[in-house]
Amino acid sequence: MQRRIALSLMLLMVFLGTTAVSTSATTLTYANFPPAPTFPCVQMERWADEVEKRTDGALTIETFPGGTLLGAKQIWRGVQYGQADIGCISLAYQPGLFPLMSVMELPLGLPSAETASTLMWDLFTSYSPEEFDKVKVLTMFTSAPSNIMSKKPLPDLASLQGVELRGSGTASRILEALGATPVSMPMPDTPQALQKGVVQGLFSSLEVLKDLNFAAYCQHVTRTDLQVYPFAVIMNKRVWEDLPESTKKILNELGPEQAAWTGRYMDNHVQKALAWAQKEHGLTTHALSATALEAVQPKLDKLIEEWVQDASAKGLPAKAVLRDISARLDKAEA
Ligand code: 3IO
Repeated sequence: MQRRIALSLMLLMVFLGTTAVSTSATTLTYANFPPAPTFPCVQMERWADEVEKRTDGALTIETFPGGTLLGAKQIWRGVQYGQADIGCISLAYQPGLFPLMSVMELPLGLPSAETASTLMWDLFTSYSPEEFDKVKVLTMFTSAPSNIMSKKPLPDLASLQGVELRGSGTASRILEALGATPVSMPMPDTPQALQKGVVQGLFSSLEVLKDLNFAAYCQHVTRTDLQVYPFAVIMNKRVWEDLPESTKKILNELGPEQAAWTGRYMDNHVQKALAWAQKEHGLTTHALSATALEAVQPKLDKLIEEWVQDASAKGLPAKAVLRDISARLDKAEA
């Protein structure tokens, strides 16, 4: 009897094995956390379209924007457990998990999303940080530089004192350095926090004025352009290993391309969103004075020093990474 069961099980496995090989189309799920009109989801749809085109439909992607499959802080582990095959994460939402790539959150003055995104991808491929060993990284990109969006004008350091502003990760530490009171939360929680008055504004890239309609609440922008938010798109490692070599090749080629595409989209979209917010909501833009920025600089330098200490203590080549970034920025300016 037991042998018969064993035999049928074997036959069933052979049968399942052949069907898996003979059906050429695979569908994978892709979890994303913010609403569909935002840039992480726009890049997701573009990536899904490119994958379907380039694999001639052998691989199709079912996308889940707005946290409909997994929430902002569930995606990192959810993809590893196989609750989603692919997921998009904002590194700032889980401080401490990414000791090397969190360098991208520092106040380095990265000038644009395109420069920052291609830089991030290059750093990732040249250092292959262990923190991503349990997943397959499909692409990386960043937001455009963060600025303060607020209900009231916050044109100088005095006006920023103690104002509750939403940030996340190192961005929250930067808000602290500016004298504000950071309230950390993922982007999808921010609309409600603004509406309820839990925060008086936020610190992120300016396209959300339009994409999340924040211009309806925040008619003031204070430019800082100090830092960006880094993102990673990850795939379950077993799912990756089961893909045919030809598909793997296509996805690998798409990695750096997608980073640059997303950066360019982001930079252009910020300009459109700003023009829209000025026209529709009378957005006013302020800038911190050179004196104010100079006064804050020692605190910003300290954030960078702390990152170096922390990363070095973990055996990571922190100084080399910062040197690579400086070299890239010098080249971008030249
Ligand atoms: C971001 C996150 C979700 C949707 C749009 C966005 N624009 C910039 C970000 C960066 C980020 O992760 C954040 O939380 O500010």
